[in-house]
Amino acid sequence: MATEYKAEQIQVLEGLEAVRKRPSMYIGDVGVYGLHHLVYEVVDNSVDESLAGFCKEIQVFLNPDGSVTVIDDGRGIPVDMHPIHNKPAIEIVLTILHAGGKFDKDSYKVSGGLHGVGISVVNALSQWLEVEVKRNGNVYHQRYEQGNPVSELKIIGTSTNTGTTVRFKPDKEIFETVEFSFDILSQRLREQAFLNRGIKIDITDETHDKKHSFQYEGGISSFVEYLNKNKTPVHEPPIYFSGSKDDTEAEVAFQYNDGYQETIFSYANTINTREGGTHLIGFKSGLTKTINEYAKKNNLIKDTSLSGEDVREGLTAIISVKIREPQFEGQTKAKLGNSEVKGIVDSIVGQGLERFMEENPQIAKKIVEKVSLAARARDAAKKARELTRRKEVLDSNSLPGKLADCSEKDPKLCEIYIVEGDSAGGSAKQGRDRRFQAILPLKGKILNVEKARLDKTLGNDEISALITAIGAGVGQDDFDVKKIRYDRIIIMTDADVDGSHIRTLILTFFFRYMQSLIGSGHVYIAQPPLYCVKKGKEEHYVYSDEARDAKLNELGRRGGIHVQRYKGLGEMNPDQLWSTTMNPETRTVLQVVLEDLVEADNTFSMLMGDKVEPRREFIQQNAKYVKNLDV
Ligand code: 0RA
Repeated sequence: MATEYKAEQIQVLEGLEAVRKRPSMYIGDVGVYGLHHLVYEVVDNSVDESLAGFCKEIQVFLNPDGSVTVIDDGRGIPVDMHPIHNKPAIEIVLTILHAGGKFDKDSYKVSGGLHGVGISVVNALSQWLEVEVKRNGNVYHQRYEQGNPVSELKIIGTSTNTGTTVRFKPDKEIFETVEFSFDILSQRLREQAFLNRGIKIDITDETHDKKHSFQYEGGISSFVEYLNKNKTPVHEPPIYFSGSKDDTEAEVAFQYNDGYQETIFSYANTINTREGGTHLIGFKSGLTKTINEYAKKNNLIKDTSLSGEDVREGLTAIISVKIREPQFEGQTKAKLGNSEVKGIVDSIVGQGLERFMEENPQIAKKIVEKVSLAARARDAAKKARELTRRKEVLDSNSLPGKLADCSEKDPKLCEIYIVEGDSAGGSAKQGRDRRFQAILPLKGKILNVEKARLDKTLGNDEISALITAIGAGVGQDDFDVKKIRYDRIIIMTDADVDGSHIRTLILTFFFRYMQSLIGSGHVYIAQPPLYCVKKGKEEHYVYSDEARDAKLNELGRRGGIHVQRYKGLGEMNPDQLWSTTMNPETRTVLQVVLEDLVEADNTFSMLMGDKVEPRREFIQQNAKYVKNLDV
């Protein structure tokens, strides 16, 4: 017996040692993403306790010492001795991979992060972790360091309540950064609160005295309202259906707005399935079929039928399924594969919507009018596209005339500068390394796609030049990032109000019509210098006011120093533009990343949409952070 116990203990140690050796295998990476994942992992356990019906409230604290505390009022992690391991159950939960669920087979984990690895992984990757459990009238406590218990499980008090408190400090030997972001955590916790109706989640930043409290009795309907808050809805409230079959629960909420974008987020067990999957397919097919049937039956459309894209114009939707054994597929494991889910969601939407439209003919009429208008516009867009295609055929070369392409043909080695204005475009064409750098000058402000229908968007010369130059199609379903002609797409605009507006317009277009271009990290912002500080023959380019002042101090503020401010790219000659902004050896470019799709969507519709009030609020709140945001 004694040797057996020993062997088992060794096995346990090996388990967590493996986590410390290859942390990325368990939490994705050891950067910002993985760090925050630790918190999600602990919170997910509390959310599971809540879904099982035992926990009402979860509190998260960012402590001044860099540790995080997660408190719940669930049943408390079991503390009784485990018959085989001869240790308190809680110690097993904290030191054996995937041990958490083994104690209650009846309830199943439905929250659980993408990696769903269990709280022991958090323990393994923490400099220290302390757990406190209120259960059986007692308060229990134990401390761990780098995954190993450094104290026995002890009773430290009494309590009539139940619950679990986990406090941990991420190990800086493991993580590149150990600083938590209140905003990143808030966004995920808000999402959890939307997806688990009624659950209360608070987050407090003890250092900066900030607090958010999330609780939504409306669940995913509240989520849709949140997403549409900067838009004008066509009907109120959002339409909601739910249902279940076998072990699968599905719910959908959606609302049309008077814009043209489609905003659908799908979730499986509260994980954002960015790549979609069977639940999304089921939703789309149920929606298209039912609206077409209703419109035909009521003679609202003639012989044409409404396409999927038509019925999703200006639609904001959340689809959330909770299932026992989710299969995640796709490049980033963010696509739901369970085939049975498609039919379930399809029929929930089909039956629910058919009945809803019969019972709410006014709303049904508004929706059908909206989507028929979309259908007509799409027809016009198709004609516009055919027209451009014919024009392209007439052109011997199908690339836009203004594009100065590079000679290299391997996209991996190529980059394209999208440049504001013809004069800067001219300098860039002269200054570039033509072997691998292409230049596309854009004339003035490109179309605001947030306020335009597809036909108008595609008919816009600047936008169609962008689409053909990039060469990978356009639109949520048709854009294929694998076909892009350049690995790096670099937006180069003036460092002034107009320049930043044009940059936002281009980014809005990419976000709405080529999202994976941003999502897979191909979009960059060029950083032209703001000043040239000259002293005699010396020239120093600086990229901020602070750097200018530092340089002036360094050179001594005596005579002979001249500061030139660059207002526009056109003020630099081709050589200067090359050496300061375009030469890969010396330039700085900022990569555009998509961290949070929900927030990005809200921000773009707020900045570029037609509601003035939210934009004014945003600008007032952010005025101190931005120098040249266009109102
Ligand atoms: C295992 C079994 C039970 C609850 C938990 C784990 C549990 C884990 C965590 C982690 C954070 N908060 C938690 N709350 C509960 C079931 C216990 C029972 O049957 O009483």
